[in-house]
Amino acid sequence: MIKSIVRSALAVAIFSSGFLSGGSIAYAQGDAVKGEKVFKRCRACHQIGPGAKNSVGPNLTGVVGRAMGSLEGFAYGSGLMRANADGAVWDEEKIAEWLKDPKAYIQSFTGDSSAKAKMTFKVRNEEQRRNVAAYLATFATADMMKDETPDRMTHGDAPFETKMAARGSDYDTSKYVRVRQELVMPPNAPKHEQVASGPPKIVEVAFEVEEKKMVIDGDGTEIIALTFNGSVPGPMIVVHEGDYVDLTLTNPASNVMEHNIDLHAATGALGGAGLTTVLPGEQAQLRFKATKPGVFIYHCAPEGTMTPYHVTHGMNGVIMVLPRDGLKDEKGEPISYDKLFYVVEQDFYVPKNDDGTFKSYETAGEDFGDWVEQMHTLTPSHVVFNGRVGSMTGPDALKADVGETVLFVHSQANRDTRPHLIGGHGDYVWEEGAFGNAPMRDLETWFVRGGSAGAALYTFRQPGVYVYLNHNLIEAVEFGAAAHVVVDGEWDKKLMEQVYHGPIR
Ligand code: HEC
Ligand SMILES: [Cu+2]
Repeated sequence: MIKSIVRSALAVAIFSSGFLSGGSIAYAQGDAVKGEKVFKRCRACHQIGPGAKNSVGPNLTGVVGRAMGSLEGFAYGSGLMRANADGAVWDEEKIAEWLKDPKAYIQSFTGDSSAKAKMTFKVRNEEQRRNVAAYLATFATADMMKDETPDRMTHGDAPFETKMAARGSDYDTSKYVRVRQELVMPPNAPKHEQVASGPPKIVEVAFEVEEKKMVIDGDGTEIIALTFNGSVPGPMIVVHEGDYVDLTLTNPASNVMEHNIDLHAATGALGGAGLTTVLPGEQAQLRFKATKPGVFIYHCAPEGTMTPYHVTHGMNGVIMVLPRDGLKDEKGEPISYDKLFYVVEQDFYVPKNDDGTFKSYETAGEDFGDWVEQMHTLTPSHVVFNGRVGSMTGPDALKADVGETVLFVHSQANRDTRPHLIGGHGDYVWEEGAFGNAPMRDLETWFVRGGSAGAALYTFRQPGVYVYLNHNLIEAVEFGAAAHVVVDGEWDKKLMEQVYHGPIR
């Protein structure tokens, strides 16, 4: 950090004369040191410096003095393509104008009112625009030539060097049997044994990122969701303690954003995020040992602001690591379930138009500026189960029979939640999700901390419709964090009976 500030300060001294920067003399020069701070917001989409690549936006190394829209391998919008054909070149002043409103700028610059800009992010403050332009000028084109892997900053700004981690190591895994897990859509869990029948295995899992439109409520509100395998939440993974997970993450070239995966069940490298960051057209394979039994969340964790942005666009889910000998009660006696319901609670921050209706967008990332603004209010527009209001009600209600034991696995990658089963209980609850700990008994409502998953086991004793919800009733009833369980069977009068109903006697 200190190194980079010093570097910037030096660069200001060298470049503020206009030398190499191409800035016009009349134009008020920005302060590159201050601009470095502004650039934190650009990092969500742009890389800069040695080893930088195109990501959501083009590589900005050497952008000052570079022809507009000129980077090979980046699919520019029509405006920058036109400017490129006209031979236009970026200088600090042009960049500062572009940042005010890319679309308006490129339309007036090219004189083409139908010109499109793929960058929708705006910087309102003029001084910040000038400062960040000055910061960009400190990165010369020569930096692009150096073949170094840059330090990646992901969520929590933890620095991570890919070099530290072994790649293509010679650890011999040939003694392990390999199985491929067939992933299924929530609220289902993949086929699995509760008690492992053999020695630890390597469980292969294939995740493909899909950026796609999804309707999230009954009013037809649509977002460009970011998904693992086209689903919000991503599919549940189930393994046993001691197994290896061999996960392939594919980011098809048709996507526009970079993605990765941080699994809270994994050890090291930011839960795997540091080794799985893939640009569109790339693929990464991660093998890790599941050493801790429990239910854990996984989520995408790209650079900076992109982490909450991707997580609140749907990129999260659960991996369950069962003890090899299955679940146990508080006395260590084995317990099991007949069914598993996989429930992931999701907060969305859909921006609104001035008239109060929800905005809609055409491409992934287009909502970035607006969405982040809404995120900063810490007030979600939607709090839903499994990706949309009503995902598990009506025709999609969950089903069980009297006498059946169900394991509810419930996660929230971002906010706290408090699951409750109206008319039932948590017979055995692993609130923090750690199966190595004794479960709590007979809870009315349990607490699942943001950034974790919990599990509750319940045997249905009475038929009827149960509501399984987040017992913040505003979030459940007004926002949508609720599911129904329709239970079939014989009513047990010993447990409950209506003794009288009618006029006051
Ligand atoms: C949400 C993603 C996003 C953010 C945030 C963002 N940009 Fe961009 N930027 C893009 C995209 C996409 C393009 C390509 C635009 C096009 O093709 O029309 C782009 C293009 C550019 C270009 C033109 C580069 C060229 O090769 O012609 C500059 C300069 C630029 N951005 C600067 C910035 C700066 C500085 C910031 C931060 C203040 C920033 N951008 C923030 C996505 C973003
Ligand atoms: Cu992502």
